[in-house]
Amino acid sequence: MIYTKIEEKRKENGKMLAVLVDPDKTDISAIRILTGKMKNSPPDFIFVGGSLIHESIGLVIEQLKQEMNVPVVLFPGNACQFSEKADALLFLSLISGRNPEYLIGQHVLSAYEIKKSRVEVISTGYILIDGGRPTSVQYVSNTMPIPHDKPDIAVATAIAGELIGNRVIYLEGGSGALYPVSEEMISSVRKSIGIPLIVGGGLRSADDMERAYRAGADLVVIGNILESRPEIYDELLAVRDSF
Ligand code: 1GP
Repeated sequence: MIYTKIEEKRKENGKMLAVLVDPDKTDISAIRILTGKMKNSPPDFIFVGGSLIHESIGLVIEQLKQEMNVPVVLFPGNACQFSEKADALLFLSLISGRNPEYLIGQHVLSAYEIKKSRVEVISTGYILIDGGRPTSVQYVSNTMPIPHDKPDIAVATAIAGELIGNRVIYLEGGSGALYPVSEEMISSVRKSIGIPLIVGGGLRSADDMERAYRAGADLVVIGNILESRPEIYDELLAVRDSF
């Protein structure tokens, strides 16, 4: 089970890396380049998802699974991005927002299909933080991110998410954010919750990733930078393994 793996790693103070494959931006040939790079030492997880609707999610997962042995976790932008080919699903509630569609609406639409599948469901409190420019998540979800310099709001939101029953909190700067979630915010949230903490958005280097880990992220998600610079993958792994 994916969640058990995350919890066990966290209890050993280990860190995890997820590589995001976004079908909005990545075609089959780009996936091949990336998987070629990662094949010998895969990341802990591959997350698959994006902001738009994609019929090809299942194909992307098939392709990934043909190329390498790695758990694939859905990170969906909407109810259409479900596939039973995935190993797990982050069932995201956008708890920083006040749009019922992303708090419960899309969940209801996909509930029957998810329930009858064998995909592991991980209920996730998804918290969008301002990363210096409007991002696709912000635009598509029609929600306001939490201001970058308001860790207290992020903390209260994360605590509420845990109390509601989410099993993971995800601090999201948004893909391509100008700057990632601050270390201060990550560490304040880390100290306030007892469940795993995922951080992503705008992390562009091994140093950025190390800062996020040191501040308390258990699992870091990297997207854009590996699409443009797959050669830094080994550096990212080295940072993960240094903990
Ligand atoms: C996952 O949205 C991120 O949380 C991915 O962001 O593409 O900026 O790495 P980047």
